[in-house]
Amino acid sequence: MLVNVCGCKLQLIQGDITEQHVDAIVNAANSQLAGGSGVDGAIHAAGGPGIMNDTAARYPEGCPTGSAVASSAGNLSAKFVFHAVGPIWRGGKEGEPALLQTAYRKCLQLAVQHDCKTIAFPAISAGAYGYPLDLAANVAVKTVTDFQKWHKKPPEVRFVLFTEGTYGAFARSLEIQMEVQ
Ligand code: AR6
Repeated sequence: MLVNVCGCKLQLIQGDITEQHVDAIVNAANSQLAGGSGVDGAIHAAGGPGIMNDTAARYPEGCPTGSAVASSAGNLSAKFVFHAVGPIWRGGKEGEPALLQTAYRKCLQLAVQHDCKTIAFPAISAGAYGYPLDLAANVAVKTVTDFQKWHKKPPEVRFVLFTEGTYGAFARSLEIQMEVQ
């Protein structure tokens, strides 16, 4: 699914984010930047140890929840990996929506700052961190479309969704948000 947001592209695809050829690949990391399972494990496995060496040297204190930091991309076909730390879902009353929004927004700001034309996001927090999928999709899609409308950048944002269910949730969310414009 591909839509135009104020002259920028927003695309949803089902696939593996480590196979994307983009300027920046976003990782769903933890605040220690310690690596883990899910997309984090896949990115470090495909990208090689250079990514962990770089993050450990540059961010020894990790990254707070709701933010993101940039590293090199090792063997991945990208210039950068942005390590975004989404919130752990604790019922929705602990500021989770705002933290998820700022995690996405920080990545978009890093993309602009590093002059990235293309950036690929996974569904941050929607796996091990337990954020309900439909709610996570709404925050993700709204944050990206609002940013593209306001800044007219990045020129291409791709959500790379690993499963059919995740893709479906993002597609529904995008359809609804394009209608209410
Ligand atoms: N490409 C794209 N998406 C993927 C891939 C992939 N190769 N692999 C999994 N996903 P998760 P979180 C999807 O758990 O919820 C880690 O241990 C997956 O289907 O990776 O933010 C970290 O170290 C799901 O939709 O991230 C943290 O400790 C989405 O990626 C913690 O998990 C996010 O699931 C972060 O949890």
